Amino acid sequence: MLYPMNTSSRVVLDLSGTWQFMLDDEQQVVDVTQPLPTDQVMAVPAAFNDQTVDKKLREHSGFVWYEKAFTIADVLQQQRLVLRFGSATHEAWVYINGQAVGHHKGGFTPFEFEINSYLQAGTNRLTVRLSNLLDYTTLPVGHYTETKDAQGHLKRHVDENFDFFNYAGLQRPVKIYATPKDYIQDISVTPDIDLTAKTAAVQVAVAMAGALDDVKVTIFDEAHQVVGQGQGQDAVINLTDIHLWQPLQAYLYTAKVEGLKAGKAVDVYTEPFGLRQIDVTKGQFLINGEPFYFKGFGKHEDTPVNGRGLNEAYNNLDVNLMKDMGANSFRTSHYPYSEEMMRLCDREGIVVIDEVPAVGLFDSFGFNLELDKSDYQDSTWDKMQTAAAHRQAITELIHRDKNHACVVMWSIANEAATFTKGAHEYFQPLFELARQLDPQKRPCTYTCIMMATPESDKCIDLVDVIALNRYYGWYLQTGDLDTAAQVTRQELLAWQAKYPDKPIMYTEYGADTVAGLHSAYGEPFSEEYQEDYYRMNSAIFDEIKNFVGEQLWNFADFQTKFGINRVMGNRKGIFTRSRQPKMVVRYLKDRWTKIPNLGYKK
Ligand code: GCB
Repeated sequence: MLYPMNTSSRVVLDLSGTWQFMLDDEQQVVDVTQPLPTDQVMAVPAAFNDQTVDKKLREHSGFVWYEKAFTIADVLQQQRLVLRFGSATHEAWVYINGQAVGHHKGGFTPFEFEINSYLQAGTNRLTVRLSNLLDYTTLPVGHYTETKDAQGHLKRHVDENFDFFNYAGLQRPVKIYATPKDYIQDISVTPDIDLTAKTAAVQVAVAMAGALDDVKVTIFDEAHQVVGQGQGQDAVINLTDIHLWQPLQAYLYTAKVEGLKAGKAVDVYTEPFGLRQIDVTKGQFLINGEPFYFKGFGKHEDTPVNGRGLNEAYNNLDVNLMKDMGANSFRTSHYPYSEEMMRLCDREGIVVIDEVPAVGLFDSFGFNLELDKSDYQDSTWDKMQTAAAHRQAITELIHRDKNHACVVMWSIANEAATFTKGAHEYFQPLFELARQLDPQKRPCTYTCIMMATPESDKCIDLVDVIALNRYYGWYLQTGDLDTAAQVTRQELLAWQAKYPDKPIMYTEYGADTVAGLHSAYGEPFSEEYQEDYYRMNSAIFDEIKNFVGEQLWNFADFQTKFGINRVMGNRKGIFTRSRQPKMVVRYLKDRWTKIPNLGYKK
């Protein structure tokens, strides 16, 4: 799916700003043919939850309404006009001038509608009804219940089956863009690289609509020089003397795609892309033929006031903090991040594991379970009806992100019950789908919950990389880092022995740490304990040959639902929520700046 861009044939109108807003208490039917009966405003893009001091709104489960007036300039009236949402969390019904335009479910991927036929002269009224409800058919998964209040009114409740606040709203930009009536629909860029010859055959597949009859493709380098040209909907363009996209040393080419009608360019689009090759072989994760070592984070889109809403200044700061520490990567835990962040990572050379919002696929989640119970009873795969949503999420994510150089692997789920009956049947078709959809055939993985051990996990044959979320020394062996070290070593060696060809990495490990809390004894929750915990883990990682990366949990403290294990949110950040470093950052910076991105474990 193309990102909305201004080009010589396209115009983008941004609807960011303040919108009318209304909580729907479901006492009265909202008449979409009339202006929304409300005086409240809400900034877009941003979550609605933290923009007011209304506790009821902050914790609301159900429906809300947004409305915005807009006008289309006369010069654009003859163009094809598309209304595009970067996301709407989690389900949206869209109306223009009181007429239903369309619907989309899934809170983290873009969707769009052609709107010409709904428009009127002068001012138009865009209305969006939004639901933040989650249940056993959605991703993420929520436990959904309904009760009645004292007056007998329906009360909806979502108990998140995941550890982050259910921020919702129009959290990403809403735009209208104009294209010619004959237009470029989609572009897939698939480089085939010869690392020795330093050449690449770049396939640029173009989908078109309307009366376009040919395509011209021109490739520019970073100095804006033409380095290749091709013709046709499936052009293969040979580049020589190529510049590779390398971790933290990004190099971006641009494909200028012109949709032609009788030899004349009608629609023009420019797509940035990088040349890099990913291989997984013999227990190594190779980028451009060299073993890559992941240093970085599980993150969240989570900032003060904006919630999960796009915050480009924070994104920029986060990338700069990562680079400063010698980090090179992160995972988009636990949902696709904004397109703006993906473009930034392309530009900055940050390596990304791209995750679908498949979190909460574990019915009886808890940390006091017996890890080695081989006949563990869990009803996840009987109870969850998420397969359709999961297929849609994978399809939309790959459709959106397939051309990004920064994306080196897809994560198909976070901490699902992959060790219980029915898991393999559930996941096999999803992995097949991802592999079939991705033109670049990137590796695929899921992150393994602690109960999924080398002995118990039933789906590891499906993954290219064994990605482990582990909390020895925190949820287990709390405060006892010596025992935690033994267990960590034992488990990693067991994975390596059983699957010698699969690289292993940590996609989560961490300890809650309240900034400013210190302990002469290095007790849990203190900054000392956090540092000791990471030192212990690092030492073991370095002993394991096939261990190819450490992505700690979490980059920054983040907001969660309430719970006695959470102190105004999850405190496992190595930065506070406002991005002040905790003590451990110095240690990690020292470690990571000494570890090369490529060739650490040759
Ligand atoms: C996990 C989850 C993550 C949590 C984390 C924690 O395993 O994947 O979403 O936030 O543990 O801190 O408990």
